[in-house]
Amino acid sequence: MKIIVTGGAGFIGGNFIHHMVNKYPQYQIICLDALTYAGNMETLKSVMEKPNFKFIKGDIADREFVYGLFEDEKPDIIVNFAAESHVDRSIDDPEVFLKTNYIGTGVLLDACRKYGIKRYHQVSTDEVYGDLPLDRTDLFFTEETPLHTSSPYSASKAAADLLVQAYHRTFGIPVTISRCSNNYGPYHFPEKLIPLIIANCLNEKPLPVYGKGENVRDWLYVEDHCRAIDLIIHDGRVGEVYNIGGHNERTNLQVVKTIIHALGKSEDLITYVTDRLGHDMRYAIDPTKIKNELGWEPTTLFDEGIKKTIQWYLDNKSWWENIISGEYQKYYDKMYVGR
Ligand code: NAD
Ligand code: TDX
Repeated sequence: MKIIVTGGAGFIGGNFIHHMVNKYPQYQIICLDALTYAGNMETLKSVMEKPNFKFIKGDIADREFVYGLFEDEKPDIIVNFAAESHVDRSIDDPEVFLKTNYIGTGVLLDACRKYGIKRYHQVSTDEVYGDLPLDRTDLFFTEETPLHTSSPYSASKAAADLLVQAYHRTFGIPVTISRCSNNYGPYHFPEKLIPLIIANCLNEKPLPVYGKGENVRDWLYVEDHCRAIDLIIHDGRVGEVYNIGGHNERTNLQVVKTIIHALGKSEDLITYVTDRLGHDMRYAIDPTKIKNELGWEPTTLFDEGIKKTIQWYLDNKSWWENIISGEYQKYYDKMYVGR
């Protein structure tokens, strides 16, 4: 079995590659990644020498390159993680989100159509469903919830999902889609809430909380997400969407305070800043379908997962210090200074 994992130098794709390379020594795993600001070869260091792994640098939106890759490698499965993934950047400058998330997905699907594929898996997000009100804790996203996006990021992901479904219906491409809630864990890029708060706490810097910090996210430890995708590509039904999440809802303020207390810092570091435009209030997944069909359940609850994650950031300071000391500082200043 030969699997091309796109976006594997990023957070979730990198964790997925570790999972697959170690679990399936008989498979060939190829990482295709453009190494944007979010891609990091350090994330793949421990698998680079493995005989069943290969890294190839390239852009999923580059048609000629992608067709050449399919011709050379003749993959059995594509798992598409490659994306621009940060909501705040999509508000600042949407264009690259359309190019990578929508056009890039279209190019991959065209390559599957031209060269054939056993399975195309699209890694999507719960953000395609929009948000839920804070006062309706009885409501959850199911696979039947209508798409109703809020940000240029989520709109580009929803557009890609629709394209994947269209290529299944029109051209018979064997596709699956997964829509996961917020991930956290090792190798999470420091622009996102949890690693940003850990890094700022350790550096005794202000902890920026958007609005009142009452927005709710349904946090999933990244390894649980990787296991779910592994199950879907092997046993999921073609043409289906699977929601992935595990009833680990927390307000942003709860998350921030948990990290502060775990690191023995002061809540005085919390700084309320101007809210994100169009900020989604609550995400919450109903994972009944994947549980019933594939037997998947999350194994790491938030209280345990956040401890493991904090420990990882303490043990791997050079990984994130290298990131925040470079180009990232300009982004940080633009996004947060005087906000
Ligand atoms: P990330 O930003 O950490 O990594 C994205 C990776 O894609 C990087 O390695 C980057 O170099 C690569 N990439 C970007 N543009 C590319 C292109 N044109 N061609 C090839 N590679 C390119 O993202 P992440 O948080 O790991 O998210 C991975 C996927 O999972 C995304 O599709 C995202 O929408 C989805 N998702 C993320 C979360 C989350 O909580 N992070 C939750 C649900 C779904
Ligand atoms: O500095 C911050 N302060 C803050 O209050 C940052 C970076 C975020 N927030 C808030 C905004 C959100 O309510 O924290 C929450 C989480 O924010 P992000 O980490 O940016 O994640 P989110 O916008 O929820 O999107 C994530 O989950 C779904 C991923 O980045 C997406 O790629 C995924 O699809």
